[in-house]
Order: sequence, then C-alpha cells, then structure tokens
Amino acid sequence: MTYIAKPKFHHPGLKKNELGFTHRDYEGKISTLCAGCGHDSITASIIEACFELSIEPHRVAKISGIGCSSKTPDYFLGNSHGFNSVHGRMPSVLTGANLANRELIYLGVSGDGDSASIGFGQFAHSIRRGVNMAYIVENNGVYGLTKGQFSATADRGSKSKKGVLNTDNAIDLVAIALQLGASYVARSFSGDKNQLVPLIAGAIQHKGAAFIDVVSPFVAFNNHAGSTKSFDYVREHNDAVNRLDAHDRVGALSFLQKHAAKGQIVTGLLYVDPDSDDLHAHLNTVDAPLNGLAAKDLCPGSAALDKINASLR
Ligand SMILES: Cc1ncc(C[n+]2csc(CCOP(=O)(O)OP(=O)(O)O)c2C)c(N)n1
Ligand code: SF4
Ligand SMILES: [Mg+2]
Repeated sequence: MTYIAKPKFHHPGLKKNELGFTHRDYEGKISTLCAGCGHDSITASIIEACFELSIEPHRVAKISGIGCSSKTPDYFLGNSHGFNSVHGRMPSVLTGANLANRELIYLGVSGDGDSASIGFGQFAHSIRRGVNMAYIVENNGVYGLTKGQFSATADRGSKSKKGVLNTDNAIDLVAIALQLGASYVARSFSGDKNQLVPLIAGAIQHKGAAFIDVVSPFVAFNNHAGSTKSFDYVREHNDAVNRLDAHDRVGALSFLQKHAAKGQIVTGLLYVDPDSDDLHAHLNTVDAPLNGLAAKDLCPGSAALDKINASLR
C-alpha cells in the first residue's frame, strides 16, 4: 500500500488531553484518498473522538476490510494495533481478535461494498452476536476503490455520473442492524463533525455491538445531481432525530422507514440499550483475556477429559 509518513514535528502549544496527548498522537499517515473524499472527514472525527476520550492508542485495535474506506485506518491512530483484512471479512477477524483479547477497544472500519455486498453475512452475524465493537461503515453508495459501481446501499432511482439508473432496491444497514439486535445504532454524515464526533465517542464507550452508518459523499464519481449520496442531496434531505426516544427499537425502525419513504435521511442516535451486554457475557467467558491464560488454565486435565468422554458414550 502506498503511504506518506507525517513529519514528527509537534507544535508546543497544541491542546493536550488528560493523558497529555495532542491530536497529533492520534493521527496516522498522510491520506492518499482523493481531495475532498468524505472518508477523510470521518478519519478526522475518529481522531477527535479518541482525543476527547483520552484513549491510550495502544489499547485500540482497528480492523478493516478492503476499499478506500478500509484504507482509512492507516490515516488515524498510528500507534494502535491494526489489521487490514480481506474484502468483507473485517467482522470475523474482529470477532476472533475480540474473543482472544477482550481488553482492547475494537474499531471496525468498513465500506458499503465491504459490509452490504460481499461481507453482508459477516456484518449480520457480528451484530447479532453482540460483539463488543464500534462498527463504522463509510457509506458512499458505490464501490469507490474499483471506480464507482453502484453498491447495495445505493438508492433505487439514483443515477450514476454517466446517467445510468439504479433499478435495485437499497439495503439500509441501519435498519438491518436494528433488526439484528445491535445495542447502539446511529447514522450520521461525514460533513457533520458536531454530530459525528459524539456518536463515535458513544459507540466506543458502549458495551456491545455499536453500529454507525456514516453517509460519506464520493467526490470522484457520486457527488452529482441525481445521486442520493452527494453533499447537496444529504444536506437537503438530512433530518436529525433529536426528538426520538432512543430506547425504543421498534419506534426507531418505523421512524426510519417512514422518513425513508419520503426520501429523507434520518441521522443521529436512533437506538441505545443502556443495559446491553456482549458476546463474552453470552458465552460466559472468564474475565481474563484468553490470550493471557496459561496452559494449565486452558487444559482441564486428563481426569476431567475422561469424565467428559465417558458422559458422551
Ligand atoms: C474478494 C474480493 N472481491 C472483489 C474485490 C475488488 N474490490 C476491491 S474494493 C471493492 C469495493 C469497495 O467498496 P466499499 O467497501 O464501498 O469501499 P469504498 O472504496 O467505496 O470506500 C471491490 C469490489 C476484492 N478486493 N476482493
Ligand atoms: S475513489 Fe471515491 S471513495 Fe476512493 S478516495 Fe476517491 S472519492 Fe474517496
Ligand atoms: Mg463504498
């Protein structure tokens, strides 16, 4: 992967958080995305949220798939753990890492192609299992990296830059996440940092499957009239949900669908379960991270194994 390292210079007057870190300590390499790509704004919001939460970068694991969106973990949290996996496979890699070491903060970064097409099953199972993670989809309605073909989140009736009409129904990942039991569900817009930063911070602090769909305009091929993921369209049709009861899953789904039928994009925190738990609680795993257990903790011994085998005969 091509990258440009950032100069190490720190201005002495930069604002510091509780740990004494500046924003620079949460940055990564210089982005190689197209100038103006919405994904870079999401990167900036992730950096801001981690700075504000005074997170120790070495406690974060950022996992992604393949796509322009999945490249972005290279551009933030340069001192964190990271794994750029295979197209659509971020959720299973993240689930495995989380089961092995529950002590890290898991940030799953994906695209609409990565999560709504090839990785749709992976997305669904990680959400329904309640993996403790902040799962962010940078949603531009296209396969950006491969030059802008419609993805499964492209709205029916939206037009490509060359005028081709999308005739397929769209998958709304927020609606699916709600239906599958995600315990924190939000939608935002890459251009609205004031809304996005607290949503990311909330997702990071939430215990359980937190999902945020971030509409992220694609300046190269999907920012024209006729696209429902362009800057202008989202600004005109954005309807923030400040008055919705965020603890009502069914209410959130119907609110979402009523607005979608009118062509409006609902943004904000749609649902949060204040008593949520996660996959480790469901599986009743031990409190210590599994990757730190010694062989004697993991093996019950031959007498116990003999007993289990006898019970199965
Ligand atoms: C198994 C596999 N199939 C197809 C591809 C080609 N491919 C690379 S990125 C991509 C789509 C990326 O779209 P999205 O996840 O929406 O990311 P974006 O670039 O739009 O941010 C595809 C189809 C691949 N790399 N691997
Ligand atoms: S090709 Fe599209 S998604 Fe990729 S960096 Fe450029 S504008 Fe962003
Ligand atoms: Mg995309």
